[in-house]
Amino acid sequence: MAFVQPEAPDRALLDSEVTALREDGAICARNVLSDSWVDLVARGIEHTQTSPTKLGEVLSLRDRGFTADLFMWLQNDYFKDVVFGSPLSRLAQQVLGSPTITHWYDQLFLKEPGSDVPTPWHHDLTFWPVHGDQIVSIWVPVDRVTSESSGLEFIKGSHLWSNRFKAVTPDYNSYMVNPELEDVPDIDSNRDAYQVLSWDLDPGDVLIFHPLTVHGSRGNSSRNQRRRAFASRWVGEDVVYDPKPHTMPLPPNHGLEPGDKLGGPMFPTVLQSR
Ligand SMILES: O=C(O)CCC(=O)C(=O)O
Repeated sequence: MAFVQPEAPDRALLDSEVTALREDGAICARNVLSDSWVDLVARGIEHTQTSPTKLGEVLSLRDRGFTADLFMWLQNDYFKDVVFGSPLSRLAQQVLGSPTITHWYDQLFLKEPGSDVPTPWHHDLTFWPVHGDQIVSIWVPVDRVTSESSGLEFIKGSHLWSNRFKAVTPDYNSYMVNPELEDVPDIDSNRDAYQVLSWDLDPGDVLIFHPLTVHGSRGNSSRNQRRRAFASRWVGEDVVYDPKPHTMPLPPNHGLEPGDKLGGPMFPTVLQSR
């Protein structure tokens, strides 16, 4: 499909939701995606499972029911349609308030029933090779998600903390761990000290969160409920390429020089103006 303009969401975000995102660092926006978009994402996920990227093959822990992948849209037409045609860029524009909205990357987090793979508590910005304020992630489930089936959890207000934490990935790979940063606190042993936000979700609902909000999820302890979800990440016009040690490698030939605004064929600007 070739999209001229991204579709509008089923409903715009309320001002109160945009304010809550600013204050709490994460919100659940209900009923924003139509069944047809959810279906397209589900087909994209199915395609990723059978034809993963090279990175996906390395990141997935298939024997433990966990499939991960990144930059799927570069080789998966379903996700390409999601980038250029779905309402996700419009939701990003509403919360970022930037005239231009550029796609950063997409990332799959699929946990099959019984998967014991948690997503350790972490925040994202410290291991991204970018700099700027206008960045947001939208987490899109295509299954009903409950805390039993690995619902994503957030520490309310943690995007406002001054702490910058080391990366922790589900495969505990150390290539992005910056020794100069501090460890994420042991939240699970001390949950009462934090305000944890989480929501049961239905397909069509999304979670929207700030890149410094501490978040994580448990394994999927449901016996029969898959947990297929992907994160769609977007930036506004103040975000530049800032390659630093211990940050996520980008696909080769992205063409960006340090200080360049995110853009070009690998980071398409999907919305030019409001
Ligand atoms: O789905 C998950 O368990 C983790 C999601 C996540 O860490 C992210 O979207 O940044």
